[in-house]
Amino acid sequence: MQYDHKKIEKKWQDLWSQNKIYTTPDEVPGKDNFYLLVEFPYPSGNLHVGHWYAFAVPDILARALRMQGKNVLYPIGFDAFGLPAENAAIKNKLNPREWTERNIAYMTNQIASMGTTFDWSRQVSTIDPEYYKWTQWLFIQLYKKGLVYRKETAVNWCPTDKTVLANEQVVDGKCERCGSEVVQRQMLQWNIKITEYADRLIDDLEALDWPEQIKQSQRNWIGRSEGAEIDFAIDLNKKVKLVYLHGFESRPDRPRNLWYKQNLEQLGYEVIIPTLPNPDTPSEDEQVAAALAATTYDENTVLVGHSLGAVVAMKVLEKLDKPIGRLVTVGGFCNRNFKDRPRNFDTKFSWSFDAAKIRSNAQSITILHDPKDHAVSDAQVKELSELLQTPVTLGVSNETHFTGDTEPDVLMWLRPTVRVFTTRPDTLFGATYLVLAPEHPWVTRALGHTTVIKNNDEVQAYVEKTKKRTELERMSDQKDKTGVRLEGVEAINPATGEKIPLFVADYVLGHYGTGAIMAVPAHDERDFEFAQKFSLPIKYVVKAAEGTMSEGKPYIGNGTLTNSSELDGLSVSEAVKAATKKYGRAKKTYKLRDWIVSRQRYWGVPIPMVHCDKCGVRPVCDEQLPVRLPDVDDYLPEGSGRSPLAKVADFVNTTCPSCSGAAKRETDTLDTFVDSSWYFLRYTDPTNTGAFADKNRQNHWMPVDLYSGGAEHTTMHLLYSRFWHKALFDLELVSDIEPYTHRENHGLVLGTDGQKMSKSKGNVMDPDAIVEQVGADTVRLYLAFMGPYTGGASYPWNPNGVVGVRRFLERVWKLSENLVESQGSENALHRAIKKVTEDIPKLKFNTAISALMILVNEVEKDGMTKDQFARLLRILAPFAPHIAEELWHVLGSQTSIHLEEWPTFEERYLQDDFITMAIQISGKTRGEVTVAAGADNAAVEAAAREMVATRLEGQNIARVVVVPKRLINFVLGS
Ligand code: ANZ
Ligand code: ZN
Repeated sequence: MQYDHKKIEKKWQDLWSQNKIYTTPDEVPGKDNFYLLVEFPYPSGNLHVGHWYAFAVPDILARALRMQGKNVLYPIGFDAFGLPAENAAIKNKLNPREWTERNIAYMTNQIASMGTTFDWSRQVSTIDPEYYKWTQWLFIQLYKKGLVYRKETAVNWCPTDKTVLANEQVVDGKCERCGSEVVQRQMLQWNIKITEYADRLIDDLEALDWPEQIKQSQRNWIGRSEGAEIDFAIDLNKKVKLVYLHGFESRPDRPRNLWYKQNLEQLGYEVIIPTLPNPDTPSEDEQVAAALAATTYDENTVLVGHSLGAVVAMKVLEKLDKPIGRLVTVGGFCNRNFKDRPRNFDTKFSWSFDAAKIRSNAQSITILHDPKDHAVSDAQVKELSELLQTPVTLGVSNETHFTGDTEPDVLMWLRPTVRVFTTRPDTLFGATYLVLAPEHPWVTRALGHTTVIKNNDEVQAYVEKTKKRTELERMSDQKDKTGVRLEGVEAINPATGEKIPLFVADYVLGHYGTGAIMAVPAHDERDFEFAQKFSLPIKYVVKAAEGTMSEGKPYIGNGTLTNSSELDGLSVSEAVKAATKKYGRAKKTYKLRDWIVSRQRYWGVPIPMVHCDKCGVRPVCDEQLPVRLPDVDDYLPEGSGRSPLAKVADFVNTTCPSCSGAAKRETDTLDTFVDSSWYFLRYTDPTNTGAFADKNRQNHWMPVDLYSGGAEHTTMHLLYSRFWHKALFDLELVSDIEPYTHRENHGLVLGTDGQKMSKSKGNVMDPDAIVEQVGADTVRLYLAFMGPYTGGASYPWNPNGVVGVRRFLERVWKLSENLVESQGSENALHRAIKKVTEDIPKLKFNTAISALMILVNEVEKDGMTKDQFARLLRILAPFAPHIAEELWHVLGSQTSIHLEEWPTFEERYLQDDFITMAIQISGKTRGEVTVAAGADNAAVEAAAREMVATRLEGQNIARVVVVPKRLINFVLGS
């Protein structure tokens, strides 16, 4: 009989599936569960070699573990929403659902041809309404937990196609489809607060059994930076009188009040902190009179009231006959419903206010509230906000109610302030200018008041020019730094007290840190270049251990502080601490941004939200889920850049879940990374109609024991799904803080030319054609044999390699036809069993296969007994399941080899074999010696000398020649 893969492969695939041998129950008595996960595919329409690599190779592990007594879940599904279906729909007028479903059906057949052990009864598909119902439900749970919000975000907009483009659709700043210049446009987008989990996403990596390289990529992506925020006062060269009214049980000479005074006087402010009478038993008339008597009030006055002082300040404003510049309330209130306890001034103040008068007597108002305030409640400040018709500004306090010895967030609102983020607070004395990002709110505001910046037009033009540049361009423009000085304003270095210039420059990014930096050209390369170009002072404040400072270039390294007053002599790390404490506040910053999940697209999960004029945004209630994606005729986006769903009146018009009034549905759909953030949970309970997955059923399998996938998902899907899982953990919907215990990235299969396979290069291998030619077993074996599976290395497809592997299987076939009766050596077989057993769990499939090849080589000459061959077939079965099953049945079995137990190896057969070598003396054979096969020349010589000791006695041995495994020759001299 000939090895004919066409005859056997389909036959066995059908039988396995009829007999449901891979249907996986949640529990099997006496067996441990193992969850092996591979990334579910996008149904593009045709399987490529990459799919084979991703699914058929891990299948080796699934099969081996089953034979080794594990209950293995190896599921598959389809990640079926997304752009290609929609683009096909627009181009060829196809219905995306039909297109996708057809592809799924076709690819399901193709996957079946791999001979994998997927449990198809657990298949999930993200476009199934029974699946996306739960995607919507989970999204709503995150929303209810405060993890979802809407925000104006810049998007790529193609003015010709009138559509939002994904980053991948923008090529060299142009629309991929029509070539028009892409512009940035602000749109309201749904965001998920992944940044709230940034620390946990980094810290929890520690305990995971993941390759260090993958962990490091995630850390870098999240980009946690530890540093400090430092506030710089901005001098607008205006005369300001600041009157500060202290609160209940306080005094003008409290340290924080003196700190405010000192900092404000540095700016040239006149600061008045009147003593308010009887601060421990205050009453309205007395205190208001004292405040009024303390000074005169005019349009240059900033009136600040802390706590009860805010009440006094409002009463002062009621009595003035002309307006002041600004009112700032700090921890203020306008009723006596304190959170903690009543105060003795409750009845000494009238709690009614002439709000109109107060408002008209203050040109601007700031209400600063501490969300952690122990006394003033959110309700109290809300009432104040309504009274003054001014939104509340939240501040971070050092002590509750802003009572710390320093309160930078208060100071920030008493004077124009720019806050910078720095990782090098130690270099503060060397900060010789400030740089604001062009999108910094302070710049935007200053440009609005045309009198603040003298060169308004120039700055405005620069800001506009920046809008056309991407962040990447801005970051990578190393050499040619651009920027504009803000004329007429200066910043004050809080350490030196010196006035320093301010610039806007696009090398500072608006979204990172605070969007502003203190520039230290002596110790930062970007600042150095900028300073040289604009002739700004370069002041060295760190000197290297060797003492000399390298003038003419920035010094980035460690060293000792100099030119820095009280920091002089400290090391960099000591100075970082000291400067942070004295001039700023420790702060962590992240590169990670929140996850924008809304897409202005049709083919995705409808975002389950309703907009009601009365109630605002409301989530759809559970009973109305899923919000089904309607069929539409027209897949082109709506003109203003909204999803095609916006054109479907039936879909859009609905009722409000809260008030039942007329309302409109959200028309954006979800990013498909949301769909794939929880699919592995659905596999554990795929048909549940009452929950996304029952927790008990999840617990049989979660966390995933091994997740195998592509390196391109390291910082996208892998990060999103880890975040999603943590959020579900906090909602008590899953039991683990991490979804995947172990992760491995596999590499790519390249074209024969060593390039990434792509249609345009014409180097794509069609797996169907190859399978037709050489069979699935050969393809599986070839892919596993190319090289190490993990670590992300890539391998070119080598047709000769395929032929070699096919020949190996043919030799296995031949072995079955030459079985022998008498048992020969067991050693080779046991060595192979050991190697294959040990290599598979390490995913070292290539070396396991080479052990199988060595075995076949070794036994070919003498043949194997039936029993020995049966064991060879069992260790071959995970790699080449069809041929192994066929030959297993040829041996006479009625049941599947894949339900067999894994063979064992015995230590005693692993000893090396012995070999017998001839002993010659001067070329004449004089005897023989038996030594271990691995014995070295010295051992062979010693053994041989013993055997012919009498003949060698008294002889002069000139040299000894060893021909390994054959003979040893003692050459005698004269
Ligand atoms: C002063 C300083 C002195 C700095 C010095 C560095 C060296 P990472 O590690 O990436 O977090 N920076 C802060 N915000 C920025 C923004 N929005 N755009 C561009 N640059 C920004 O880097 C943090 C450092 O990058 C900060 O520390 C700041 O420059 C700059 F000798 O502040 B440094
Ligand atoms: Zn409503």
